[in-house]
Amino acid sequence: MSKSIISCAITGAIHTPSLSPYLPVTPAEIAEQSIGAANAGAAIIHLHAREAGDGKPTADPAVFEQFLPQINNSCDAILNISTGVALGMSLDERISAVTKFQPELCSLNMGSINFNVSRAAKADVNWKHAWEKEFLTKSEDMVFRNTFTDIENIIKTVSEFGTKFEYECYDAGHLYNLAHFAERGLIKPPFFIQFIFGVMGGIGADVESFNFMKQTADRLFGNNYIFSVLGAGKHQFPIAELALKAGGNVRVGLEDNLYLDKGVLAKSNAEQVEKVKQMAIDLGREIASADDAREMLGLKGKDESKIV
Ligand code: KMH
Ligand code: ZN
Repeated sequence: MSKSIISCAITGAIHTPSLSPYLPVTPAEIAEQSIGAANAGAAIIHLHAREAGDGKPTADPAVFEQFLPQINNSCDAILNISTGVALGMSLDERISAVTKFQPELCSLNMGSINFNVSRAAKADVNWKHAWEKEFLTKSEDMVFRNTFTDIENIIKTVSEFGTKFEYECYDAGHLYNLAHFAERGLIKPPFFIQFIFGVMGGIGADVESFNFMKQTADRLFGNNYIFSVLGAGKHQFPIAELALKAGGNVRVGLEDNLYLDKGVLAKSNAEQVEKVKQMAIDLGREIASADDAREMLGLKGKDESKIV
């Protein structure tokens, strides 16, 4: 089996600050936890940005500027900037940081879906900021828009500067959408596909769904793809185990799960990386370094980004 790439998604735009005191919010916190996750064994660091004051998701490159160089200069990890950014953002906003920093990797969401995180609004917490509860509740009535035109626009913009993609596939249809762009020659293998399980609006997080996604990708892409998995919330580690056993790669991080165990909040992203790394080792898998991952995914290299 090939080495296992661990990705870590540091803060995202799903959880809000009141849900966990450990969710990194300020540029300093995002930088510190990213470096910690890389030191713990993550080859890829997936990044969103937040307003320092109230933790609201932002697409502003000026905020990314406050943490990207520090992470880049302090570790060797591959930096992967989100183009999903947050529910309700325009496409121009969503590609602004990637366009400015031209990282080795960015996310590309392969279809429009419902993305309902409103259950979190019912959490028994003291809400610190006015926007949080409304943001979570509103997701029940929103579409995470990623039309074919949107996807094509991101591909064409980003491919100009050699950034490659983590293809976010929340359901089997998204694999067919990816195959469509591959057939048109707009994207080139190896395709780094993130199978996403357990988002309300996407495929479920069960063994049958995992097998179905993998079998479908095998049929559509043969040897031209590398898969990773991401399970939302409590599904994070069980889905990671399935993928590791099947020779795949894993993504963890507080973006998608705030916990380390049932009822135990993760105190940092690094704790989740350590846990999944140990799981991989126990299953006989070797961990990919950042340079291993660069080679496996055919990335342009750290020096080719505009993060300085
Ligand atoms: N949080 C994941 C389920 C993106 O940033 O473009 C999806 C994600 C999307 O990370
Ligand atoms: Zn993300």
